[in-house]
Amino acid sequence: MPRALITGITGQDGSYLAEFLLGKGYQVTGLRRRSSTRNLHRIEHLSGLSLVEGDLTDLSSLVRVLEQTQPDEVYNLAAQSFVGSSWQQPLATSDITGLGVLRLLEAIRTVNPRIRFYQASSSEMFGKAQTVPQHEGTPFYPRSPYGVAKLFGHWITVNYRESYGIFACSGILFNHESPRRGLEFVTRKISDGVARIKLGLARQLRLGNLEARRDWGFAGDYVEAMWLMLQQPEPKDYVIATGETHTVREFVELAFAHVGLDWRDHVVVDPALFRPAEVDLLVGDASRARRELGWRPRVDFPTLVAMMVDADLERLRGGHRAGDGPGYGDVPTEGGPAPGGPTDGGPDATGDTGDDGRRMPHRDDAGREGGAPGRGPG
Ligand code: NAP
Ligand code: F7E
Repeated sequence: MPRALITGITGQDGSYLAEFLLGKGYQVTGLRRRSSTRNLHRIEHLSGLSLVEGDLTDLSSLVRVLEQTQPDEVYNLAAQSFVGSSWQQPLATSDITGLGVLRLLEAIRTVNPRIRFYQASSSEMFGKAQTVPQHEGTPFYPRSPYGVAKLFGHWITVNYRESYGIFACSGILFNHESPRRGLEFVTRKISDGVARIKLGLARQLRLGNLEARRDWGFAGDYVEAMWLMLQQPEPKDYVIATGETHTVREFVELAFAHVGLDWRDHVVVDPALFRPAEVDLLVGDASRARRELGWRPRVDFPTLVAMMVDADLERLRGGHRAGDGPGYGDVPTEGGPAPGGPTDGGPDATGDTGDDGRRMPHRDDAGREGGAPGRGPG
């Protein structure tokens, strides 16, 4: 039975990848960092998943976990992944999202250099994109501390492949979303906001730059590409994208229309939510992945929007689907089975700024904004 270690197991992609690998018969271990509150709602429906404690900022924990679990494949999905917060916490972002990759590679080199390694790189590395569409050969021009940190992670992955012969792949993934997306990211903020407005729980949705363009796919499709990269005869880097780009405005229009509402009656553009430096246009060319991995996305843009809005409507009405909310069985942990459902109040109740990280509104239990907004830096 092949063994896989996934860092970032409590995140969106960690949950879909764990599901995928368990379905392929892998023995899957997830690395999670210590938290004062339970944050297992995305993985509580998975049986057969083991959890170990460790942190990308702590090399000794990574060495210990590799020695204990002896994985054949390591998927490094852990990161401070919210671009907006990377201006608020540039050093922490660089430490986790950038240097964390090096720590994990050093641990692999020390414990077992035959481990196959996947690095979660990002289209944010293209930033102020130098060509349209972006492919593996497009020059990088990151526009945020997050993008810069990911670029370090990307090049150190390439460097360890070339220096030590480690089977290390960097997947340059464009935005991918799902009902399990954190509430601070724009797609989920919109789907949650639309559902609240439809159900009479809110009246307004405050957003930033509606003209930014992204290549949005479905996270469930993208984790398959991660696995495919590690099954190839040679390690390489691959762009994973749909090849379509849409504005935030288009996402908003479709999401409101899906529930029979006109977005212009509810959306307020708030300049405080604009970023200090924006990535205006991303669209990926995934032809290498199509050719060499046989990978292609299955869920199209309108289906993704509808799926997310429907899931939030269902969640807010009180029904939960596996992975999208609390109360889905037990997850075995290092110290034995975990007790019941999470106590942290549902998806992303913790750490949700509800916006771009530049304003910190207080939310009541229904997620309505309360406190006075204050401007962030820039
Ligand atoms: P996510 O939902 O934000 O999950 C991030 C995960 O990293 C969480 O499990 C988090 O744990 C964990 N983590 C953070 N700091 C850590 C640390 N110091 N040590 C150990 N674990 C830590 O992100 P995602 O959307 O699943 O994305 C997965 C990866 O792909 C990330 O590296 C992201 O940067 C990258 N990526 C994402 C996209 C996208 O569109 N989703 C596109 C390109 C690349 P807690 O739960 O404890 O916070
Ligand atoms: O922003 C605009 C915002 O935060 C998308 C991460 O997974 O994908 C993600 O990064 C766009 C930006 O994602 C709001 O200015 C407008 O142009 O959903 P986002 P992101 O920054 O693209 C990449 C590939 C990653 O690697 C990252 O880890 O939407 N926007 N109004 C807004 N964004 C937010 N968050 N909130 C707003 O109110």
